[in-house]
This record gives sequence, C-alpha cells and structure tokens, in this order.
Amino acid sequence: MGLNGSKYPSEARILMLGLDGSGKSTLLYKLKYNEAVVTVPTVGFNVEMLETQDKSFVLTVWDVGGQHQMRVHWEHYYQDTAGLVFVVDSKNKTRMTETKQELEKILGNKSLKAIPLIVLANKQDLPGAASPSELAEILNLKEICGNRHWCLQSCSAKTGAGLEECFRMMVHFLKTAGDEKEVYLQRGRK
Ligand SMILES: Nc1nc2c(ncn2[C@@H]2O[C@H](COP(=O)(O)OP(=O)(O)OP(=O)(O)O)[C@@H](O)[C@H]2O)c(=O)[nH]1
Ligand SMILES: [Mg+2]
Repeated sequence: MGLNGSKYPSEARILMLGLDGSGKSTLLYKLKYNEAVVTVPTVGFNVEMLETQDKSFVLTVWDVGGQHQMRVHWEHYYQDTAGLVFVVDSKNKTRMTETKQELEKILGNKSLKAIPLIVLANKQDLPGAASPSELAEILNLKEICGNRHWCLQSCSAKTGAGLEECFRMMVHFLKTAGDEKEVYLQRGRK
C-alpha cells in the first residue's frame, strides 16, 4: 500500500496542455487503450490513470481542452500538478507564435515553477512536420525552460511512436525531483 491507502507506492498528477487540435486527447487514449480514437474538441477535461509496467507508479493525467475559451481555465488545474506535458502540433507552423506565447505564459505561473516539463513534438507521422530541433529553436525552449527538468520528445499520437518514452521520462523526472541539474535531452535531433 502506498500513501493514503492507495495501492500504488507512488502517484503523481500530470497536466497535459497545448493548443486546440495539437493532439492531447488522441494521445491520452492511444496511451491508455492503444486505440486510435476519433476525438472531438475537448470542452472541460479528460482524465485517465496510467500505471507503469511494474505498477510501482501511477500518473493521473489531466487533458484539458485547448480552445481559446478553455485557456482561461487552465490555471484552475495547476494546483497539485507534479509535472507538465505540453503538446505541440509540429505540422501546423502557422500557429508557432501562439504556441510559444501560451507555453511562456504557463511556465511563468508561480504554481508550476520548477516542475518537470516534457514538450511533445506531435504529429511527426505527417510529412513536413517541424523536426524537434526546429521546434526547440522556434519555441526558444532552452531559454524559457530555465533550470527545470525538461525534455523535448518527438511523437505521433496517431501511431503511438514516442508516447511511452514520454511517460517513462516523466516518471524518471518525478523520481529524481530535487536533483537540480539541468536535463536537456533532445531526441530525434539531426
Ligand atoms: N496525423 C496525425 N494526426 C493527429 C495526431 N494527433 C492528433 N491528430 C489529429 O489531430 C486532431 C486533433 O486531435 P485532438 O486529440 O482532438 O486534439 P486536442 O489537443 O485534444 O484538441 P482540444 O481538445 O481542442 O484541445 C484530430 O483530428 C486527430 O486525429 C498525430 O500524431 N498525427
Ligand atoms: Mg482534446
């Protein structure tokens, strides 16, 4: 038994944000059920528990809708969040400025200060998608992520590529929380 009578030794609440259409809900259901679910824009949130293979750790993942009218509510989900996953539609290069502005705003919030971050360069299955190294530059990630634990992971919510790695990395970050060294892993760098 874990803390508070939970059956898991360790648990953490993860918040998944990103612009509307970036692929958050597709990703959540692919990970949970290994199924390509047809999504509709999320009004409110979806929440799922994802456990590690050895069942030693469970992540409660909150997927909050990313449409404009939803973004004012994002901060209501910040409290008790242990880790942040920010999903980017790598194919939609016309929305990169908006993406950067939203990420900067999130990271500037005191409640999320210093929590680990994984930026997901999603939709890598699509031709012409920005590569992770392009995204790192466009979003100025090294600068805006500062000293927190963070990494950039390429993925496809459609095929599932990169998703398990993301959540394994998050568990690793959470287990090593308190270790202040900067982490910069950029997978798929050319
Ligand atoms: N080709 C491709 N399409 C994707 C991928 N991920 C998501 N999509 C598609 O992108 C569209 C939006 O996906 P959603 O998962 O609903 O996006 P969301 O981030 O949850 O959007 P909101 O709920 O509005 O915030 C859907 O048509 C998905 O099928 C991907 O990795 N590759
Ligand atoms: Mg959604």
